[in-house]
Amino acid sequence: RFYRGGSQNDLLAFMDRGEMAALENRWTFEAAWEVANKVGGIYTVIRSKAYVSTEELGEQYCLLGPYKEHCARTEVEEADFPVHGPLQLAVNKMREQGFKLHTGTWLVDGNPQVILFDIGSGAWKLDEYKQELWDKTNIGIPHLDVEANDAVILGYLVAQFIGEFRKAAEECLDTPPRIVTHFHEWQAGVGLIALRTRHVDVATVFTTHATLLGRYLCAGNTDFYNNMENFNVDEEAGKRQIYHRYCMERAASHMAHTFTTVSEITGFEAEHLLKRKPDVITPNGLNVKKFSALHEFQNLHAISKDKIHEFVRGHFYGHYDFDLDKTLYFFIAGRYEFGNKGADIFIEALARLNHFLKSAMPDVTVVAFLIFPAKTNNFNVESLRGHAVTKSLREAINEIQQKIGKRMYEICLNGRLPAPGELLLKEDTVKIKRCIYALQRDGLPPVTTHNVVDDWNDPVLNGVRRCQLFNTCHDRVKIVFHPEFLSSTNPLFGLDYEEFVRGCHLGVFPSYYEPWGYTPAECTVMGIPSITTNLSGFGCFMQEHIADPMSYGIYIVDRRYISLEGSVQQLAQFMYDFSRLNRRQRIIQRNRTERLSDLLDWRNLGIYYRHARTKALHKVYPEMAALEEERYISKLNYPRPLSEPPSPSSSRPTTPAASVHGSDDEEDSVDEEKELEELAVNSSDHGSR
Ligand code: G6P
Ligand code: 1S3
Repeated sequence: RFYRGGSQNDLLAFMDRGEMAALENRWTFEAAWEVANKVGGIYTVIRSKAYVSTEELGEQYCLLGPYKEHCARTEVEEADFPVHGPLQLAVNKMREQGFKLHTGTWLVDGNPQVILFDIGSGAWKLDEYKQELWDKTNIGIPHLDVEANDAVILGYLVAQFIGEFRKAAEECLDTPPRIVTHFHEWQAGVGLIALRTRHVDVATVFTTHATLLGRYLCAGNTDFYNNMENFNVDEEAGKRQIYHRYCMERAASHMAHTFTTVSEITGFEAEHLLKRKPDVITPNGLNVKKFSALHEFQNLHAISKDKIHEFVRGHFYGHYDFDLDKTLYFFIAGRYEFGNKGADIFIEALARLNHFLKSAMPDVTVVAFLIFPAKTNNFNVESLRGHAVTKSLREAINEIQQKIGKRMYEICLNGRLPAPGELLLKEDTVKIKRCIYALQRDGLPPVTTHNVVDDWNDPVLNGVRRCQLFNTCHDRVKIVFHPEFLSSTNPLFGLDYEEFVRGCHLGVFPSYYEPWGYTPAECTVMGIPSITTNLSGFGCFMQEHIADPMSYGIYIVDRRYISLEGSVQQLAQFMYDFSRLNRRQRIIQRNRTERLSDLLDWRNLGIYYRHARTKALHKVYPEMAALEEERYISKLNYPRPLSEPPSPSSSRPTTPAASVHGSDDEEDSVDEEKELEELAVNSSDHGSR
């Protein structure tokens, strides 16, 4: 179950920066392949959680991971730990044995201590480690699987370090040490296996963020969720040549004192594929930063949207015949797993949305961005040209504007008003005409911004071809496939991912396989509505905590209990309903969405990690205090917003109440009083629920 409760003040009692832990000689280590090593979602988990981890545990907390120079060099400040402390003593012991360890602090909020192990420096022990793994567990690692071999080295280095640390902590402190070591995902899991098979006296926690088999099976053409009980797991893993990895994952999950998954749905998956039900669900949070001005996120939306407008003017030059004031920006982004992330049904549903808009709302345009990193040969000429020609028009106009100002000033100084012909000269109009002619183009605005390698086999491009979403002037849905993650140095957008999200209207993440799903969570804390599914951990979590998620801007597509066609229809309907909101309604909805941030804040969700650790500690050291945080844990609910009319069952949109007197343009007259009233009611509710 998901929990939370008590009052904030009670929870704050845990946040003593490790004072209590230091008194008890209690230490927490967290090991993952993605510590100071940006690969995917686990990096976000560890990094965003660092702040609450250090608030709670201070210097009794340390992260362990591989040394990956490209990331660590910019993210880690190297330094030694206190000379006579157990951390430094254990590091010295490891170094004496010839291993290279980088120590210091990670330059992220919370600034946690970190130890990074140089995998190369442990390579000479690989055969020995593999032999030990085989002798103790009968798991054999093939020579050619470099990733698995690296996982073995990291695992044994971590286990060896923890062993040394235990001895050092015993020697230099009076009370016996209590250590809990938390491992994430199979790649770090070998460390847990080694600690257990070597009988090191520490408590262990294992968290899986996705199961190996789940990811593989979903990516194939399998009715995954309806067959979960029926898979012959060994055979399926063998067929995919991941049997040894699967064994490592399964061994780690079974040997852990506490086993956790990031969501109920992944818990269900683990129960069937790994054959262990999780003891605790540890949902993923974010390090939520609140602005001092309540509506700052709304202002940021407007600023970032202007930058996206600028991109759109350039990209659609020559076909820029739609009104940006009536244009909505939708996007999907993530790891390029076409089916797992739901890009397939997104494209299909966009085709239907195109049809709905053409027939019912031809003045509204939706620009759908698809952001997935794929192999490319750089930006394509058409995209770059569009931005060049719009830029030169803008520069020419700016220059002429300056000149007109000067001329007007001179004439007015003579005591008369200028005639129009005296201001805009022939040479100016010629210049502008030249720029306008340069805006002509032969073809249609491109669907993709880059030259995609092997574009005939690219799944997004094939989906777009099949649905014929070619950006013609008749299309009300335009497509922009950006096959690269965004960064502020990007010559087309000049926006980083966060700014881009803020500028969009709706995130669309109709995933089929999504243990948690950070993308919609990130949208939520920025106050951007999103579409998710009841197969994603995030979607199920929201469904459980919010009475009517849709009115808070969380649209949950059913991908579990209805047919594929049904899901596509529902998704298209959600997007269409969203397109029908007026500006005023969108603003209200964004306010509501942003209000959910507390639900996703590590300051509230960190308690589950604490719970998992305490559970493990209690198993190993039964004399330790009972699981005291359980009493702080109860269910958190977000009721239906007050201004929400009862949702009509026939029409989908449980949208914010429309204004009875307002028009689209009366954005400033948003009924804030009512909204703020709701805010007050909600926040006073939370403490007691
Ligand atoms: C924010 C800004 C408003 C702006 C609005 C546009 O709320 O504070 O000034 O008009 O965004 O909303 P829209 O949904 O049309 O992008
Ligand atoms: C996994 O990363 P992914 O995008 O491959 O872990 C993430 C963090 O727990 C999770 O959000 C995501 O759903 C998983 O799939």
